[in-house]
Amino acid sequence: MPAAAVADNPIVQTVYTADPAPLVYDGRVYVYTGRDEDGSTNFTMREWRVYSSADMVNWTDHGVPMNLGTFSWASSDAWAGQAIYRNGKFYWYVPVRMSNGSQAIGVAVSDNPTGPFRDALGRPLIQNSEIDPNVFIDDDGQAYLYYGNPRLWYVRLNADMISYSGSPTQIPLTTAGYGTRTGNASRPTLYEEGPWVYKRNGLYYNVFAAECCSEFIAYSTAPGPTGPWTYRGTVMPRQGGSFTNHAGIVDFNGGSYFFYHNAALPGGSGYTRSVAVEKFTYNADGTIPTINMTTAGVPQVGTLNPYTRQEAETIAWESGVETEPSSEGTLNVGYIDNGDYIKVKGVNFGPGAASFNARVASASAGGNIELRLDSLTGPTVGTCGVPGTGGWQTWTTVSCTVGGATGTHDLYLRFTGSGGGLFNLNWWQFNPSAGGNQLTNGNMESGTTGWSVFGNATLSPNTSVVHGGTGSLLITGRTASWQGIRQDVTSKLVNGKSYATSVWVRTQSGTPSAKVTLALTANGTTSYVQLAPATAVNPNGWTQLTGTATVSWTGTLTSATLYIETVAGTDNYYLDDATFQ
Ligand code: FUB
Repeated sequence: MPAAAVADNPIVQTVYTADPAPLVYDGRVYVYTGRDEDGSTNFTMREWRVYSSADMVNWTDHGVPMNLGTFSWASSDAWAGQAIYRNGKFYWYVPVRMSNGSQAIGVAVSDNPTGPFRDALGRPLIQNSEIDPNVFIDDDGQAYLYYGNPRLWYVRLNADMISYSGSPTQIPLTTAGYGTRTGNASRPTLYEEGPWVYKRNGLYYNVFAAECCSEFIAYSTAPGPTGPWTYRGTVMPRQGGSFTNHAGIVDFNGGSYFFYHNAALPGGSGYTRSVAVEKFTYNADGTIPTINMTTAGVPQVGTLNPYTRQEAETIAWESGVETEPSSEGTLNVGYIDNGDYIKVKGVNFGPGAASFNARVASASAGGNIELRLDSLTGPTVGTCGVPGTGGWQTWTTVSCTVGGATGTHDLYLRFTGSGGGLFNLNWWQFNPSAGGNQLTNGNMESGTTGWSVFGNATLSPNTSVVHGGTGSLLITGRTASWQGIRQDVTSKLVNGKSYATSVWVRTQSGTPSAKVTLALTANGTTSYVQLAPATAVNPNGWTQLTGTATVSWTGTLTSATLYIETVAGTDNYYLDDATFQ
């Protein structure tokens, strides 16, 4: 598929996925999907899957945290569901078919967004032969479960999210509320299935699959969660070769994103679908613009840091490989044949990479990982040999030197070797060249090592809110805006050299602008160099502060401190993945 190598949609290529339900949690977008089995000629669906991304283009595969076996009372049809976070737990509502042939809605629960999930009730939550549950929590804390095909229902969920009050209520399907369908007396409105209800600026939206078959995506709005609804028109026209479509909408890092499915992968059809995403902007009056399917996908949010460990299953595009559970935890990439590849988009090498490490295993003779920039035939900046290790889960780390990888590029991991079944890849990581990251513990994976506080405040390591890896830093108790997290870089600086800086920050409260500053003291005089200019910090996620500045002084340098401050205020903030190189 040479043309597809420049595409970012569909977002998953290893398997067919359907019915996306996005969830923004802790600086990442999680997408909960169904899975269409290869070669299906019906809705043959046995499991659900989860993918996540911090940048909207490189998606990490979290495998299969839930399948039909999770629900002892289910027999088939792992169809369209949605997961939501409440009070420290994740609840995933899904429709399944019971052994008596009737459809029902179950709810599973987990402590983590990626599972594993367990049946919360041991029985259906709703049993009235309807499908496509969608959950929404209003500002007053009341949760609603919407669902239905052919009818449209809601029920008020209790705060425990696994029981409800009152009876399921039908939403009247009037043509004023849900548009006019012609030629089907039993279904006079456009509403077909797949409701997605949310609230924006006080207005309630229901985005739904309309007028089967084939379906398009339409929407209605209402002044309250239970209506009355007014039909507003088309969101996504009939496109993409699948006779169903299924919408999910979230805001992330200041942008609005529309998830859907189509038949765009090779072998794609109405029963072998794939999840894709488009970015959009609401019209000034709150209406949703018409959104068309693209293969280009969405712009990347920030860049990917190659100097922290990256899971092999973090993929923007791939050809030929699959994912599977790894004996070392998470997943690994496997089934690698000669010529297969993985594209990772927008990799920021900064001033340069010196070497590459990869965690590999092979029950055969192994092969090579070619590291190419920008295209499959782009410059090769390194080639890592992979030996046989005696088993597909017998892991070893291989290294190779890298030259010519500077700045930001798409990275292609191209796999070569003799024939098929070459090796498995669990993770990879580049190491910066000597001119690379000058910061100690820049990825915050070693607690507060290398970092301290500028002024009065408390610095603590954190593992629950991270940008990458498993650690970040949190500063609390600041009493002035200039007080922040700092690192001494006196011995690292070269006079007259230009340094590129990148740090990721996230506020714990408030919405300040943050900046990265270098305090330089030479010959008794302190000057301040702005390394990354003031940037408004997204209140709901991570924000990257970047900049390039030339550092120079006269006389003897006695102190150089890099610190992250806010323009005003004393908000607590998190810091992660900092580079100064
Ligand atoms: O994936 C099976 C069914 O197809 C879903 O439940 C519907 O929304 C449609 O996408």
